[in-house]
Amino acid sequence: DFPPGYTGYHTYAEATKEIDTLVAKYPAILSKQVIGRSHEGRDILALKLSKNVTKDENEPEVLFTAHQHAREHLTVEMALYLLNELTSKYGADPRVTKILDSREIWIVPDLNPDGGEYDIASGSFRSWRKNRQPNAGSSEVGTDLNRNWDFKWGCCNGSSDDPGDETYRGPSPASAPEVQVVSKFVRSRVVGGVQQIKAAIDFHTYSELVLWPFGFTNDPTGPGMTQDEHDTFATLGKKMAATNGYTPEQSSELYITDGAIDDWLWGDQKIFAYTFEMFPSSGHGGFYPKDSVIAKETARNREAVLQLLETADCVYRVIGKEG
Ligand code: 0X9
Ligand code: CA
Ligand code: ZN
Repeated sequence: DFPPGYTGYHTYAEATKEIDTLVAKYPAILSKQVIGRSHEGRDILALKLSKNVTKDENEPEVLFTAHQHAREHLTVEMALYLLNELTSKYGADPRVTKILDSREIWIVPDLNPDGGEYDIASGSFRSWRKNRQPNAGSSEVGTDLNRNWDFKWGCCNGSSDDPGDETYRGPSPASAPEVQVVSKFVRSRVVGGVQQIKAAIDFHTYSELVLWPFGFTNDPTGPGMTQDEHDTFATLGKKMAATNGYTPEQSSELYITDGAIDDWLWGDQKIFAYTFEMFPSSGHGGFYPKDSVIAKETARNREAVLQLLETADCVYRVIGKEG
């Protein structure tokens, strides 16, 4: 379980229970599906939020994912915050109402439940990052999910081939079941040859950053990223960062990564995908800020999330180009 000072965070069981309570309370606008299982067999969930939630309407879709990295527990709280906010304010807050009336929102609140539970299982944090998949021929456990996505996998010294490393990319692209499950889910949102998901945020901690692709190269443009596409990413990224006080930059400015989710979502699926690195910027316990910060640091991203949702019908509008 979480140690003293952290009991406001949700364990996997507590998060599941809270989600089930919300689904029972708001069945018209919130539905839950199990999109697959983790290596150890835990359910990986996708929550859908929309008016007429049981119908697949022709509306722009937006994806929020959290907890690729086990120790980044604040990101699960971010997902739960969004679930609570977008359900409880429907019909009361005009912005939230309009968004749910015209968008289909997907939230995958926990991409790495095995790692998250392992991190807290002893009652003191283990600083675990990867999943809990064993590695053939090694006693070292785990793949870094955010180096395992099937786009430019292992291309560019942005990951490790050593199972003992924190950024171990796995033996092959999408070798981690958790990455397979979410990749398959994202691909399933291609309807009539068109990817319905237009924008995404993958939540991490920490450093207070808004990051956009690509991570595998320092080039702002090049194959797979036109000038207009780059400008759209940067303009919207800076706009969102102005609302939460994070620092906006291309993800490779932090460091080179290959096989990260945002590079796959953009490079393979052409989804405007951002990575948010949440609180703290530094200090405050790093990956382990006390539960007293949860309310403030999740609500801090409300405006950025609403703006992304409002922009999702035509993301290019932010640079003045429709369609
Ligand atoms: O290294 C990572 O995966 C992220 N930092 S973390 O401390 N949460 O592990 C940063 C990823 C930045 N690169 C991309 N988003 N592509
Ligand atoms: Ca709908
Ligand atoms: Zn992370």
